[in-house]
Amino acid sequence: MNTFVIPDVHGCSKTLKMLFNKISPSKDDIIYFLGDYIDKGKDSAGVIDFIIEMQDNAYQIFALRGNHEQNLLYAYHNYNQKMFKSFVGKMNKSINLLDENGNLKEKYLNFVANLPYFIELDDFWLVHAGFNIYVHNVFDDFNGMLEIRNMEYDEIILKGKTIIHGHQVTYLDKIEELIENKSKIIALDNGCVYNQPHRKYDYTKLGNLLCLNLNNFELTIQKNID
Ligand SMILES: [Mn+2]
Repeated sequence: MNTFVIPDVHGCSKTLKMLFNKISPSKDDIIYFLGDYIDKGKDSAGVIDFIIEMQDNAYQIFALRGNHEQNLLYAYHNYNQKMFKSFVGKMNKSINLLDENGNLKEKYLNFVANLPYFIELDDFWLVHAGFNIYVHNVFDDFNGMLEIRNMEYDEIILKGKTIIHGHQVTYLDKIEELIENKSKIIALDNGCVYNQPHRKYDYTKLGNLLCLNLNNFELTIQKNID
């Protein structure tokens, strides 16, 4: 049995399917996703469709919540229809989450509304962004779990378990170093969508969707093909 973790897919449905071919999970394996299925890439709906389809086919897939799913829910509950359509379609390039009237399709609403914020395993914490160890009740601080950057580790609060997180775009050599050193905090988001020259990043070290096998710390790397 393998335990796989896959970070931010951001609408890269073809890349995700190719990554699945590479790891070729069995139905005894468990696959965790770290959130941010949608936005930025071309096919937000396709990513969620694929996850739901695999779950329906009895693959053991658990999907966590990312800040992009949280923001979609917030917009759904708080924006008027015109603002909502512009937020989802224009700003986030996720128009295929909406029906012809600009409403969020029920399938996607149900999916994002039911995502947990973190999962605790025997030796690991899985969470989208991380934990803020400086707040009073760390495991009630959902904003920290979705948004924190450059988090710090606390052996007691985090029970000595290793955190595996996404959210923060991290160069491949750095990710490999964190895994190699068995760091207590392992970033796994290699900015799959950033496969073109970028004002902020060295894109030659980004543009891959990764999968970490928690049983042997083997990393599978799939270049963006979307
Ligand atoms: Mn994120």
